[in-house]
Amino acid sequence: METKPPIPRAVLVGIQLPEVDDVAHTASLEELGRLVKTLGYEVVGSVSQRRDGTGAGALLGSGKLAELAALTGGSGTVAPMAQAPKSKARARFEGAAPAPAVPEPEAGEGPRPDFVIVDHELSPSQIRNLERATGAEVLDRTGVIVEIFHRHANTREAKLQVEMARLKYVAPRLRESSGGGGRQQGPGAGESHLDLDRRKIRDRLAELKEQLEAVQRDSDHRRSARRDQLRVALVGYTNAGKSSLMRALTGSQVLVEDKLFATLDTTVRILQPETRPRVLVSDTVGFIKQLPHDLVASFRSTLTEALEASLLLYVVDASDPTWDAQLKVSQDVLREIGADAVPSRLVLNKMDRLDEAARAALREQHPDAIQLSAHRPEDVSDLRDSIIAFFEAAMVEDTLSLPYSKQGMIGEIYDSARVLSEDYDEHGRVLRVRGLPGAIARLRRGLEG
Ligand SMILES: Nc1nc2c(ncn2[C@@H]2O[C@H](COP(=O)(O)OP(=O)(O)OP(=O)(O)O)[C@@H](O)[C@H]2O)c(=O)[nH]1
Ligand SMILES: [Mg+2]
Repeated sequence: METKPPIPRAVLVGIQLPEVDDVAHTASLEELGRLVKTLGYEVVGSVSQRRDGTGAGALLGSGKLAELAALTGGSGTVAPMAQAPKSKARARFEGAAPAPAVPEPEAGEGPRPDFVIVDHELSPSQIRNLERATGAEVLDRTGVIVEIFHRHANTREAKLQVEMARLKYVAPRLRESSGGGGRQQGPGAGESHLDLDRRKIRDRLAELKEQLEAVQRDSDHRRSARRDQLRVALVGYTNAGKSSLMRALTGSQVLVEDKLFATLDTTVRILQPETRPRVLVSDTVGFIKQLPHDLVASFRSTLTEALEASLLLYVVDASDPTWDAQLKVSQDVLREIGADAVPSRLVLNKMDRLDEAARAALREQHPDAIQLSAHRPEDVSDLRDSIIAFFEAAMVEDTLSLPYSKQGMIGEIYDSARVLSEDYDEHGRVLRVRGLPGAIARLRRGLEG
């Protein structure tokens, strides 16, 4: 028991820009806190500052920096090798003892916080300066997300993708912080990565890229086998309830957890009870505000899944006061890859947490949205009906002639279309089928080729 490493302690830092209102700012800090807890750290305090911008200059004003340093036990000053010219404020600040604006945390109750976690993307030099002033390890939002992905990745594809994103995140910070003093145990600077120089990182990235391509050729192959099938993808913000719906719709035991980024891999299962033709449901990785760009790019399988679906269900946690901002984040990422062309429906989940007045208000504002709770079987069954109705409307009827020489294709026909009737003529079977136009065209090509 006693050998168990202590739980790392973290202080959060929020930067409130002029365009961000108080509700959004608080929600963002709260979300950062949940991300940090997902990493297994304990949040012991937070400091917020209004700023006009977070450009190249100092991230925090001198007062806030002192407040933060008092929490972490740092000097509150940036060490002399920093290139930033001495501002008047800093000169004043350096002269003063770091007056604690906030009582020191749990004096005598445990070690000081090891981490300062900033709810904003920081430049390598901003990280370095903040580390000097606070004496703690500094991570930004991106660093936290990359680390969570690193710890949760399960499949080979996800692992390769995450290692690439992580190297890309770590590499510039390694360069900048070399000589900055021993950061040994931090997640941002992975143990073995510290020793890698730029060249080694480049080589490793090339190697990873190659391995990833091989894995992806495999999954492309599987995906193209699913082409023209009836496919619906559950997409949306992390923790919205996508995997819960996946379970309920398909009876599969995908992981459901009240933590951010529970799902990092795409899962595809058959809608239950099975229909003819079958409907495939995909569960995908969740999005988040300021999702690091490398991670977006690297989660190709999720994005392709969305892009190739015939129907996107945008799942939101309607009980979250910021759900519409969360929806926008998901829509923006998917628009970037062109998935806004895919037909979609809005699914307002977790309605069980809202009272009737709130539900009525949402019905008025979003008359086309599907309101439900993933925990209510009746709701899930209605959602299933809506999915089926969507595909029914897109399907067409046609007649296929199956010559005796092509009898082997009968299984494929039954898999990708609904066979309404079967007759025989002198050439072979004549099938009346109903299916998606793309699927029927593919079958026809197969029969003629
Ligand atoms: N009250 C309530 N809780 C729900 C509902 N749907 C999901 N949850 C809970 O919300 C949490 C997150 O659910 P998940 O299904 O894991 O969410 P997700 O969208 O897959 O999340 P990520 O995989 O992290 O992107 C879990 O604790 C669920 O039990 C719902 O309709 N009502
Ligand atoms: Mg999930």
